[in-house]
Amino acid sequence: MLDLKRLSREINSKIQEINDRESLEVIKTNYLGKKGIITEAFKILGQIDPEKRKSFAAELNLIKSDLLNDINNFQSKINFKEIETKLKLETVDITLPVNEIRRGKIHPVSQVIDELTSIFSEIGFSVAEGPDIENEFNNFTALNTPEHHPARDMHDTFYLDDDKKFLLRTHTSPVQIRTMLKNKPPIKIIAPGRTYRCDSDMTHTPMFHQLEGLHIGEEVNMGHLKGCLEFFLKKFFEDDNLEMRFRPSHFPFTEPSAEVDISYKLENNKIVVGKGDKWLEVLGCGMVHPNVLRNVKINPKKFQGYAFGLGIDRLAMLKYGITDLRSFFNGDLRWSEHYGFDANDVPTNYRGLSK
Ligand code: 2NM
Repeated sequence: MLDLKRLSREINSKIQEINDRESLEVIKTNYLGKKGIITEAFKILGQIDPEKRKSFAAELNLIKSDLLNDINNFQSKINFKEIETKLKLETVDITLPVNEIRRGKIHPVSQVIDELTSIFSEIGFSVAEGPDIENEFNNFTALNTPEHHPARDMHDTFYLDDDKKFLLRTHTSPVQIRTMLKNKPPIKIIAPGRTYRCDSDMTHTPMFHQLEGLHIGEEVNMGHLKGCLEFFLKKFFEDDNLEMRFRPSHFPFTEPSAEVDISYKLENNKIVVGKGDKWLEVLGCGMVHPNVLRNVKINPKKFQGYAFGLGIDRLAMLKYGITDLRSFFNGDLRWSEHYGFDANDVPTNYRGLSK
């Protein structure tokens, strides 16, 4: 007859040796498999002396359930160990740059906005933003452009209602109006963003990007305006000898007003900015009209300031040699691949804007 005490000891010592899934399977087969020792023992219960059979069976059952219990415990231990090693092996360092990031490109407009923000932040400007949908007060009336003023028609405005109260902003100046209504001077902000005019041909898209600047303080004058724009243009075109000129102009919201040209020449039919015998208009500017200040409850006797506005898309074309404005907004991936910027090349003042 099978010596159950010996069997129990034998199983206990074998169990100590389990260290992986295979050794566990071996024990399972040897004792509980179809021809396993415990399975066979159950088969011969009938041959045992009836007096001894009961206690024998009880003990055999106990050994079997202990073994099953041990097997289960080891099984979960092994499962846990396997998950742990898997986790260690498959660790991903999320602080490393992913290869995928190089597939997407930063649009030249986004790149130029980052460059402009970087440049103007160096001389104390903060970025202000506002909604694309505006009311006629913020977009026109407050800017010294009353009803029936020709500038309203000239802007080819997209109106959103029959009363012409709501519209898509035709410039980012309403952001300046909102800022002046909300904050007291000194104010020194730039407002980059989307603007809209009902105009579409070779050189105009119904949606385009503008950046406007505003600096209001007690002693701000035209000299500050000139210095600010000279600093900006030289930085942006990365040319310390860039030639520029101020030309008298007219805007309803500034007095006096001026337009700024930079010199350029044509080389192989391509525009080269900085020097040359031709002039290229790049922005409009002026001293904020006293009426505008009064409209936003700023006392023009105490505070003055300058403002300027420029087209971001055209600046991007000039700087990066892109000839077709309409290609900016077609969503052609080959265009993005060619003219787009690497996501890791963030423009900074200290490292260089576009190199
Ligand atoms: C330009 C040219 C000149 C301008 C004026 C203002 C405000 F809100 F202060 F009145 N914002 N922007 C301005 C001045 C814009 O764009 C060609």
